[in-house]
Amino acid sequence: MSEVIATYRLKGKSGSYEKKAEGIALGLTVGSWTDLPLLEQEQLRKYKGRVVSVEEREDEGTWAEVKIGYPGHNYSNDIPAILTTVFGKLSLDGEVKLLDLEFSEDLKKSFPGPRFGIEGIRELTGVHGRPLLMSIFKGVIGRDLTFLENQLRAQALGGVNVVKDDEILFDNSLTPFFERVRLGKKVLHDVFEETGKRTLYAVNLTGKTSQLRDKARKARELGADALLFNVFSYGLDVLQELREDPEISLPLMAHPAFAGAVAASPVYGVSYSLWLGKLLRMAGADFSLFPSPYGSVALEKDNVLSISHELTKNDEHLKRTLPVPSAGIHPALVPLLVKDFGTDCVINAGGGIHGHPDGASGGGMAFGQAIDAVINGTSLQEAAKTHEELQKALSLWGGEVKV
Ligand code: 1AE
Repeated sequence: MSEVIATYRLKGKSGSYEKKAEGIALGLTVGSWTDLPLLEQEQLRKYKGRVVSVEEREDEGTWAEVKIGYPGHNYSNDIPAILTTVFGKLSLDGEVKLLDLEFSEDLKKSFPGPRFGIEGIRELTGVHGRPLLMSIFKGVIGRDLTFLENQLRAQALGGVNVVKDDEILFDNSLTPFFERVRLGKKVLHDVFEETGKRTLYAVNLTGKTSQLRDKARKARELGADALLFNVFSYGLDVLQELREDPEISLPLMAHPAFAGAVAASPVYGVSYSLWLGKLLRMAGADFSLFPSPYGSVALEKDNVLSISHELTKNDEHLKRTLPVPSAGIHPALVPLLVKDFGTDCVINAGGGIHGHPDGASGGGMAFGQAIDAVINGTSLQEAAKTHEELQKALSLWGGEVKV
């Protein structure tokens, strides 16, 4: 039977959870039940949610992990309908957190997943067997295209594989969206001619929802490499629309802006693993950015690892999404990041690239040297003896963090 099973964390009094769970299973499906005549109860039975399990826990106060199954014929098979069913009114009703959703195979099959996935992005960038390196434009608000051009060139010359817009750079008269795409194409082509190294540019797709499809299609026509998208300000289904459009067909990079408003509380909202992991992958993100456990905006390590697990675990239908642990990343953290996420991840930095004493190109080189060292099993201290850029980065941001 088609079904989505939702797992919740409920706060309450010991012994109260069975009744609470039954109330949710009814309340989010057929409504009140016991007052109905038997015949009607029989007719509605197949629409009623079912309590799958209730497990009471005693750690951190009394709470219960409750699983409820929702029949597939209650909703259309899209994320808005499913979220409204499993956590619509319930999300407003006291201390309850949605931890996970399990989809029956037939329902899961209708979600597209990433168009490119990890393997596809590796093909596009030519980077195999090691983490990709990404940098972020910084300090670009109020600056013009010449500023952008210089910053992009410096980043690409540092050897980064991908450059992304800052998520707070919207369409604006100084650096209009389509001009950024044109400029990015030209600059990165020039750098490729000069160095033989290819860098992709993820331009921030912004504006009213009704304009996004046309903007994305035109960006592709103009030669855009990838789109950055503030998915949680728009909604997961908007991301899915972009993913499913064959005339867009570009790698999609999901930025986590606004995700904390939904996922940060331990007792309310949705778990990080579901929000930034499972649902993003199902909706079609090729890259998922999230705070690492170490940098300036840090998440708990368990949360971060559960996001990464959802993005990369084997799945018959869905390609894998690249985990991008971010925020406050500098070269000394590379060994730790590779230990946590393996080589199928993206090392991503803004300040850690631009703040290098030799500028963005030196910053990119320092990261590249750190990644080389980790892949070759050399310590950063050892590698820094023969790599000046890495030496400068370690002096500035601190030595290698012990793994
Ligand atoms: C979690 C997202 C990180 C991000 O978008 C960003 O701009 C990071 O910048 P830095 O590396 O902290 O300077």
